[in-house]
Parts: sequence; C-alpha cells; structure tokens
Amino acid sequence: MFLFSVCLIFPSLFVFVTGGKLPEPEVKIEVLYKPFMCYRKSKYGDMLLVHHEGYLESNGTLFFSSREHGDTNPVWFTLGIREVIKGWDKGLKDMCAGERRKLTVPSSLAYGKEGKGKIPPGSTLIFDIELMEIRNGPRSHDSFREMDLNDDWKLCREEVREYLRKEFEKHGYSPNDTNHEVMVDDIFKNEDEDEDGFISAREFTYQHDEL
Ligand SMILES: *[C@@H]1O[C@H](CO)[C@@H](O)[C@H](O)[C@H]1NC(C)=O
Ligand SMILES: *[C@@H]1O[C@H](CO)[C@@H](O)[C@H](O)[C@H]1NC(C)=O
Ligand SMILES: [Ca+2]
Ligand SMILES: [Ca+2]
Repeated sequence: MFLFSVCLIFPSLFVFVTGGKLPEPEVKIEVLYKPFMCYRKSKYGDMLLVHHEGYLESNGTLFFSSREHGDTNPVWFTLGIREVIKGWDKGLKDMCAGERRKLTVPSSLAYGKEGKGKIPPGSTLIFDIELMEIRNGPRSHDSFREMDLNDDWKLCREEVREYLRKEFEKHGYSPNDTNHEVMVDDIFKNEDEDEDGFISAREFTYQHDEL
C-alpha cells in the first residue's frame, strides 16, 4: 500500500491523470436593478451586506426572506471564501452597492443531493438579492488563494512552509528550514483554531494576526 501524504500540493498532476476537470455548472445572473452611481464593485474577500429572498424553482415556494421582519435583518458575509453557497460566491461578484440581482443556482452550487431544511434534495434555487453595502474584508483573499497551491480551500503545513520560503527569498534571505519549521508551528498555533491540522479559508480570513 502507498502511504499518501496529507497534502499533495501539485494539483496539475492530478488533473493530468484524470484527464482534466469536468466543466462546473453555472449560475444564471440577471440584473434587476443597477444604480446609476457605482463607486466600487464587489470582489472576493469583501464583506457584503445583503437582503435576500430564496425560492424553490420547482414550484416557487419562498423558503427564506431576510425581510420577514421588516428591513432590520440584512446579512453580512465574506465573498469568495465559501461562507455561503458556491452559487453566491460565483453570482455576487462585480456588483455595485444598491444593485439587485436574480440568481438561478443549480443544486450542485447550492445544497446538493442532500438538501437542507425546507430545501428538498437536488433543488435548483432562485434568489432575489439586494446588495446594501460593501466593506473591505478582514484579510486578503488573493493571498489565501496564492498560498493554497492545491486549490482545496485549506492550507496545510507544506503550503505555509512553501509560502515562507518564497517570502524569504523575495526579501533576499537564504531559506532556513529549521527556522521555517518553528514559524510554521507558531502560525498553526495561532490560526488553526479547530486544530485539524489545516488553516481553512474561514480561519485565515477572520484571524487578525500577521501571517
Ligand atoms: C413546493 O415543493 C416543496 C418541496 O417539494 C413542498 O414541500 C411544498 O409543499 C410545495 N408547495 C406547493 C405550494 O406546492
Ligand atoms: C537557522 O535557524 C535556527 C533557528 O532560528 C538557528 O538556530 C540557526 O542558526 C539558523 N541557521 C542558519 C544557517 O542560519
Ligand atoms: Ca491547500
Ligand atoms: Ca483548522
């Protein structure tokens, strides 16, 4: 038997062996309202405040509304870190504050074959989403994606070590593996909150210590 490493950081090999990735299903985006003034557009890593209604496509049933109790309960989330369903991460990019979109999200980008609560398995969902406000996220989304060499949305020790090595080289220091190992230990002590040996996108984003 092979002993697999916990972290294969070269995904291209995998893609080569399996003959490439299947095309991902798409979110259908319809712009219902676009404000005349648009100072900035949403990007990955931003925090977004939204009001939204969710419907089952099959029969139009409303399964969630943030306006159920008036306008008082809009929702904050960070775009692009899988804090919300994939369909939202894909469908709410490049959006202006004040804009309203209708998203048609296939089940594979929503709650999948399991469903959730009032949402039956395999449901296509329709959302009516109004973006109320955009704020800078707590930490750069780009740097996480850059560090996550195998694209599995979490950082393992090898990926953090590789990142340190590159950072040291960039600043003209010769790499020192002993020293890096100590730093990796420190970083995981601070950032890996649930101690599963990986730094998830969420753990990364909501930690404020310098990495
Ligand atoms: C719509 O579909 C859901 C899930 O299949 C079901 O629970 C609900 O009763 C249906 N509503 C109507 C009005 O048919
Ligand atoms: C590497 O780092 C360790 C621990 O910080 C230090 O003790 C050692 O002297 C360093 N080695 C080199 C070659 O700089
Ligand atoms: Ca990874
Ligand atoms: Ca973790």
